[in-house]
Amino acid sequence: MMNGTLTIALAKGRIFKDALPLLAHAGIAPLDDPETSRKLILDTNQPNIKLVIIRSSDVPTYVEYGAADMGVAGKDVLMEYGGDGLYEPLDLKIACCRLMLAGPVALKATLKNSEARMCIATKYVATTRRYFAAQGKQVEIIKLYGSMELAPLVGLSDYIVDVVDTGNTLKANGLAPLELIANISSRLIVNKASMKMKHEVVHALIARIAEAVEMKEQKRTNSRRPQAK
Ligand code: PRT
Ligand code: MG
Repeated sequence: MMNGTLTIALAKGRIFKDALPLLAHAGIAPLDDPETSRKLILDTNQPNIKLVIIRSSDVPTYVEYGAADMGVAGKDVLMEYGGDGLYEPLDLKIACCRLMLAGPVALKATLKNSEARMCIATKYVATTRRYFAAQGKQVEIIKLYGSMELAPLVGLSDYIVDVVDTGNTLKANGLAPLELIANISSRLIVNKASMKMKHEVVHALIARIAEAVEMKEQKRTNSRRPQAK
């Protein structure tokens, strides 16, 4: 959090791609493409605004500790990160998906009345434990870092908890979505000290980005409405 500079942390890939037009509406355009550049700090057309490109699960850490003033992170990542060390002023409504319990199609029927302790592979350990604890269920959780869909296929677990978009990855692996845990979208997060110390620039930026989100939503609902004759 260099003084006079505003740093925004985000991951490359779908979040970066979807965040670009929102940043553009706020007058911010990166000077490099993170998909081709090896730079981890990207300059923008605004000399005092920088983007830092990091793993999506590291974004809350950078922002909480003030290494970045702001960031963009999936609600799945924020739920798992936990705590109250961050402000979350805006739902950006990008990179939308669902956090789901999934498993072999054959286990669908037995899910509700099974007495056996469920074994679940996931990278969302805290979120999964919290979700089942709220139902009074103790579950066995196996921590993985990716490719959760493989676990039930090789007998590592019965179920997985993962984010699902089209469901094609589940389907391709003989799995089915079983329970919705949470609807997910990406959020703008802000460091608590930056919110105070850089109040003016941070508030202006939030307002511009909020406007871009609103305009995009309006366009979407208008295009869904049938044409008037
Ligand atoms: O790569 P890294 O381990 O750092 O983290 P990551 O893979 O979570 O990061 P990234 O950049 O891929 O995702 C960032 C955020 O995008 C996530 O935190 C979610 O909030 C959101 N998001 C939206 C998704 C998806 N859609 C999604 N489909 N994240 C992951 N997926 C995966 C899904 O788990 C499946 O394996 O993409 C695969 C394809 O999905 P289907 O259902 O369309 O087949
Ligand atoms: Mg990824």
